Amino acid sequence: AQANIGVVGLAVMGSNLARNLASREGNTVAVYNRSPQKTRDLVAAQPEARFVASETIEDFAASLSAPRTAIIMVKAGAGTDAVIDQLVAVFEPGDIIVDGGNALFTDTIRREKAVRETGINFVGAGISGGEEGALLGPSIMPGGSAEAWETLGPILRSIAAVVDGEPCVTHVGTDGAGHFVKMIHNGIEYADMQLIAEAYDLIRRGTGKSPAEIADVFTEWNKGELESYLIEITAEVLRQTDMRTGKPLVDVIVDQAGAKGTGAWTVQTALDLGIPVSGIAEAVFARSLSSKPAQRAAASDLPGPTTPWQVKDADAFVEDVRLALYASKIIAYSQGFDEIIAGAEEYGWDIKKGEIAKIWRGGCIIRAQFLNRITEAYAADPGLVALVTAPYFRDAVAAAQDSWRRVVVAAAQAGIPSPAFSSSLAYYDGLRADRLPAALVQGQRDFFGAHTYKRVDAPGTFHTLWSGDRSEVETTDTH
Ligand code: NBP
Repeated sequence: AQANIGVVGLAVMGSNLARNLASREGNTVAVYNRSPQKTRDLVAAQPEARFVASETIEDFAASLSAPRTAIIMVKAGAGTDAVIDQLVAVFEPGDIIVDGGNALFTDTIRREKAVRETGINFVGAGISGGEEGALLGPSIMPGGSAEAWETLGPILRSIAAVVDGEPCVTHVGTDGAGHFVKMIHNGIEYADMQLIAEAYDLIRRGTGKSPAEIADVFTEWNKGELESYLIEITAEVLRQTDMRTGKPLVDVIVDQAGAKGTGAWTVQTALDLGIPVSGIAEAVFARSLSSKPAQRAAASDLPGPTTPWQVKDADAFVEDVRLALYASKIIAYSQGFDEIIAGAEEYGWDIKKGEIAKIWRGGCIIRAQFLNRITEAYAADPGLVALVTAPYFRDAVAAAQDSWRRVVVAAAQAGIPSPAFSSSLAYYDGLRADRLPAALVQGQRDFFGAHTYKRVDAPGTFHTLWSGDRSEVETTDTH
């Protein structure tokens, strides 16, 4: 046994992760892939790297020193289950199996339970940052037992992205906690991307600026509170000229956005937990709407606004959009952290919210300076019930809200879809409302279903005899 860590699955992510591991002092990396050619290619491409290649799972296990630790990087789903079964057959109690793929957290909970019964540790670890992150330093969100974390922690710390001297990895919680938090990361990523896309669209249609000019706007924004990887790459994409036509690349890309499903998982889970992640949901739905060409073609001649839209002061409008983007982004993160809090409560995880914001500062797609503010907010008040109510964010939204409202009004009047901007504003107004029309909804529910209601001026549960004399009765019945 010569290797201290192994990787199973050597497609893009796995081979880059293996290279990253091998490049760190003290690591020797066992590598194995179902089809041996990928293993041979990896070793041939870097003969000097400290790899120990195997062509059978038995040899792979034998090449690892105890406790054997293997990271699985295969296609999430049946592939993961197949590899876990193979590893369980050749590993021993105390060994550690890590699933670094994009597993659904409920699958991870199930797998952890099954593997634990064999005495082997199972760790579901969210790994963010795509190919480049895997190679140069990802953000890593591991779940699993404290015992497994003891062995795994130093190895993962050695390969993670580093921000301000701190590796972007922390033990998130037991069983599925890591994959849960990775899922929320992806949901927030959807919202962030949609908000930036709406900002671009509004500026372009409102001011007539070219994509290259808007790239300059984003580059400028990237120097301030919106500084982030996504703003930075947005500028790069907008500045790109198509080689074939000489047009801006963004104008020759088909406007139908794809998705691999993690955003939808975030929303499905939020629905189950009863958490209104409306910004994330609108971002997922916006991609779905874009990818319905038949419906869009059929609806393309539906009437829009009759009066043309004109922005009078382009600079002022751009600044309004910047502030609307910032306020909406705060809401998206506030909603994402709400879901983390609810998930932690439902599944019994002790998740340190401030630590999560910290490990998202590097190596992942939503990396941004902004995350420091979230860490600070939870450090000041670990029991914070809604991120947007923390002093820093409260002030930021207060400073942005006039702009935010003007942008949402302008978008509605101009007939420009801004689902993430407008739903975030509606959420904000809903949250801060003194009274909500939910009172009327309770009245309706009581009318047709005798679902009862509570009164503002007395304890207890009540029902109005709607089909009788309409007097009120107190009831212990809660439908
Ligand atoms: P893929 O998701 O394309 O999976 C290909 C790998 O899975 C190959 O090594 C393949 O082996 C192996 N595999 C399959 Br498919 N079925 C298998 C089975 N039944 N038994 C054993 N091995 C099997 O690879 P990837 O794009 O490198 O992603 C790996 C994981 O990382 C995924 O879970 C993905 O969601 C996650 N992830 C990807 C990214 C990204 O940017 N791509 C980012 C973050 C996370 P073979 O060579 O023998 O066919």
